[in-house]
Amino acid sequence: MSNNTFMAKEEIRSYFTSAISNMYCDEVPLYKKLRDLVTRINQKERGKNAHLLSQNDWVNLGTERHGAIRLGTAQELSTMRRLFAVMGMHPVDYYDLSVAGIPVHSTAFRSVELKSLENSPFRVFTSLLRLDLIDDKSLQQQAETILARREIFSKKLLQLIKQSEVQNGLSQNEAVQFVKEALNVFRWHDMAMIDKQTYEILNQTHRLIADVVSFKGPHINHLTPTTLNIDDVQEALNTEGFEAKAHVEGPPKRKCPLLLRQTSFIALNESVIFADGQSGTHTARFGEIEQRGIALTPKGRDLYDHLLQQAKKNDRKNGGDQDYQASLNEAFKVFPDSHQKMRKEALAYFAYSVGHKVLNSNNDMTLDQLVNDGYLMAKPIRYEDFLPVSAAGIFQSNLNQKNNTGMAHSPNQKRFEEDLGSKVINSFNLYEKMQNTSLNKALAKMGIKLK
Ligand code: OOG
Ligand code: NI
Repeated sequence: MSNNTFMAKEEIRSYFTSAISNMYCDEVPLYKKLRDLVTRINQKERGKNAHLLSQNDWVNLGTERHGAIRLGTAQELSTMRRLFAVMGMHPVDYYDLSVAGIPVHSTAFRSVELKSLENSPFRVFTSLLRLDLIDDKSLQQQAETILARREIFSKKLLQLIKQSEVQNGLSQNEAVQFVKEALNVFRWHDMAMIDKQTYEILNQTHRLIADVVSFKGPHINHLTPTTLNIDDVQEALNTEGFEAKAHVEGPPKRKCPLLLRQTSFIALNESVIFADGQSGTHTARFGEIEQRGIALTPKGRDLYDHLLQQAKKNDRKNGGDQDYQASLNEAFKVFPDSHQKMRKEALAYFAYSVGHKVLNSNNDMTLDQLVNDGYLMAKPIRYEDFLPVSAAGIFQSNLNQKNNTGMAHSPNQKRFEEDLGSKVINSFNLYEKMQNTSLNKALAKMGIKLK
C-alpha cells in the first residue's frame, strides 16, 4: 500500500480530539459550560491579541490543547506510547511529582513538529502510578493484583495499533475504527472494580491510588481549552458559580507572557457503584484552562523556578488569590518583561527570519546588531510543554490533598523510561533546534555567516 492512501497522523489526532471533546462534554456537562465560557472570553479578546497568533492558532482556538490520564502499570504505559504514536504523539520530558507528595511520574505525549502541533495541538499529560512509594507493602501488593487483572485496550485496538506500526499509517477506514476503540479506553466507568471497603482503604492511603486502581480504565480526568485571557477566565469562574482553584498556576500576568498559566474548576463528586453493590462517590474529574507564553532556556527556566519558590515563600498565606498574585508580581519584577531583553540575556527561545532591511555589504555584525537593525526578525517560540510545580498544584487542588509529608522525593527517570519502552525526548533540545534551524535558514537566505 502506498503512503498516500493513509490518513495523516495529525488528521487522526484532530479527529480524536474532537471525539474525546464530545465524549467529555457529554460525560461532564460542567465542562461543556466551561468551554462555552472560554469561547465567550476568547471572542472578546480576539481583536487585542491578533498579532500574537498565527493563522492556525485562530482556526484552532476552540480545540482542546491537552487532557490527562493516570495509568497503573508499565504495560499500560508502553502500550499507551504505541497508541499515541498512531496519532503522531511522542513522549516529551520527564516530570517527577513525588517531590510534591504525589506518587506518580509523568510525561506528555505530543507532536514534536511545530507545523503539525499548530495544525493539531492536542497533547496528553500521562502519569504512571508509583506503588513503590507506598509504605504499606501488603496494600501495594493488593493494588498490583487488582491492576494486573484489568485489560484497558481491546483486542481490536491492539490489532489496529500493530497494523499502524507495520504499515506506518492507517487508512481512513482503519483510523475511524481506531478512534472509536481508543475512545473507549478513556471513557468514564461508574462501576468500580473493587468493593467499597477496599476503595476506602486505598483512598485513605492516597486519593490518587484509589483513582487509578478502582476502575476498569484510565478515564480522561480533564480536558483543557486555551484562552487569550486567563485572568478574565479565573474571575468569570468565580462569578459564574464554578468552584475554581484558589489561584492561577505558573508565572504572573506579564506584558510578554512566560511559559504556561493554568487554572481549573475543582473536581466533582460523582456517584459510583462498588463491586459489592454499595454506592458512594468518587472525586477525580475536572475542567482546566491554559494560556501559553514564550519557551525559556535552561537559564531562563532556572530563574523562573527560583522566583516561583521565592513567591511561594513570601506568600502571606491568607489563602486569597490576590495576595498570592501580589507575591508573584513582586518576585518576578527581576525577570525582564521585554522580548528584546530576554533574547539578549538568553533567557528565552526565538525563531529567526529574514527582516525587512536588506544587507548589501559583507556582514561584520553580531546577531544582536542584525536583529536590532532590522536585518533579522526574532519571534518568540511558544512553550509547548508542562510545568511540574503547576502540575503538582493541579493534582493537589483536584485531589483535595496537600503534601503527603511521608513520601520520599525520588525521581526515577530510568525506571520510567524502561516502563515506557523508550527514552523521553528533551524539550530544551527541541526548542534549541527550532531556534538554530531558523537562524541558519535565515542566514543562508541572506547569504551571510555570523562573525
Ligand atoms: C495531571 C495534572 C497535570 C497539567 O496541566 O499540569 C496537568 C492530572 O491531574 O492527572 O494536566
Ligand atoms: Ni492539565
